[in-house]
Amino acid sequence: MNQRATFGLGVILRETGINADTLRAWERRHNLPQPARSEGGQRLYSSHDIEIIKWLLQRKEEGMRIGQAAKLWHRKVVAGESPLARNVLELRIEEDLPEASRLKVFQDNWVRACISYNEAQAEQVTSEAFTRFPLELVFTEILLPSIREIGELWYKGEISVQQEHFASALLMRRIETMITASPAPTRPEKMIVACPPKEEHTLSSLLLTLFLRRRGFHIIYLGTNVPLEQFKETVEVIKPELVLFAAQQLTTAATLEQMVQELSSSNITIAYSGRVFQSTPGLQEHISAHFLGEDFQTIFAKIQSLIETQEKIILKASESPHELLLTTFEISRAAIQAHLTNSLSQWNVPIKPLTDATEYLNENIAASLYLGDLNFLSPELSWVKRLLTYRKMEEVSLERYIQAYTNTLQEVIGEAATPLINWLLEEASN
Ligand code: B12
Repeated sequence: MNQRATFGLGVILRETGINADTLRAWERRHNLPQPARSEGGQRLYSSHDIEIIKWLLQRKEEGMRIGQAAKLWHRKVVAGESPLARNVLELRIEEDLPEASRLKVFQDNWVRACISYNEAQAEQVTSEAFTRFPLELVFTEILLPSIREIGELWYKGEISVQQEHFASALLMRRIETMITASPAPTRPEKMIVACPPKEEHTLSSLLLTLFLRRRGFHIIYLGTNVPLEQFKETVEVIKPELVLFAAQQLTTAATLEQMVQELSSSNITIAYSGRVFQSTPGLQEHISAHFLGEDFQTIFAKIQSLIETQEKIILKASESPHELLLTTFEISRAAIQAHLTNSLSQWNVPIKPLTDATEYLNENIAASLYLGDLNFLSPELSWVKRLLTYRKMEEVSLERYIQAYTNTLQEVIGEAATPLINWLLEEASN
């Protein structure tokens, strides 16, 4: 690329369609491009500068904010990559690096390719990884950490929800293609793999399906958000040796338990796993089914043993101590949402992050009341706190928001909500 700076501003504006104020702002704030100066102090641009501007404009068109695009450019340059080399994979892997560092190179490249919507490059990274590492390791040590990193960037507001959707859709397509290509079952046992009601995170249940198919099992994959209704009949028709559920959130741990209760008279073996059982201590004891373990590499021995023993579920001994409050809370949810939105709208801050927080909190309070322990809400309050921080709501502390929330509970539900109000106030002040 010609790096000689010979073009004046007029040529640049004509070639790229950018306006002069925007270009100056990019130069000032993001150091991109960095034009030379003529003796008289005029800016002078090169063909390379034109390509930089076009590259930045393209990223903007794809949904990136300019700050993110500029950061991406600088990161690539520091890593010794050429940002302008589209679709050409430049993985710098020193073979004598430890395995963890080599895996990280793949992770970084996949994440970068997804953030810039570069499907061809992301697929190249995945294909290259499959030639170097065992198939399951590529998923568990490269692609899952990558999608987690992308989820974290989205949560912090550093990438858009579209970039996150692009990455998870790409990963799902990969897994689905591999499921389709896996050989016919070689074992007689049948298993159902499903997500409980309201669960839309399907990546882990798809992976579970792929890994079990590769071990010769006959898997009937039911996918996302499988409703309670008729599940019992479905199980009676299919007669599986095992039903496997994956729940990622507190809300879906609650619907999972509902599902297990619903299936209790069917005399089948049920097992589960998922992210929330890692993040919420004690939650497993409130689910009346077998916990598989957290690690994809070690669950297969447990699955094998459950198939052999056909050990049935043990139903939870007692009902939730919060049964009554749950009923009142469910009846009052719409009123809580309306009352609180009305109070929060007087705060003179953007309302959307606050209504998102309220919706999230309502769902999770209902789940913890159903599961019988308010302490399960602790990680969820931390989630709300981080949401407020990442959405740049500096003036709204968690404590202030929870104070408003509990005032609403007092107004709408009254005395009956006291245990919940006390718990929320104490937790928020910690
Ligand atoms: C992709 C994604 C989505 C996609 C899902 C697409 C799809 N078809 O799967 C979409 C956009 C639909 C989505 C929606 C939502 N999401 Co989402 N999502 C994610 C993301 C980025 C990846 C999740 C994933 O599948 N990971 C792959 C799994 C396998 O990895 P993992 O979750 O880390 O799990 C590890 C272990 O727990 C274990 N494991 C997990 N499952 C299983 C199963 C088995 C059998 C085994 C053995 C092990 C195991 O293995 C993994 C490796 O160690 C995460 C970010 C993250 N940090 O994970 C957020 C995340 C899970 N989502 C989150 C949220 C809040 C939501 C929404 C509520 C957002 C919204 N406001 O709409 C909705 C909820 C939708 C619903 N009703 O279910 C939060 C959950 C927070 C919480 N406390 O519950 C997360 C953590 C993002 C965040 N940091 O805020 N999401």
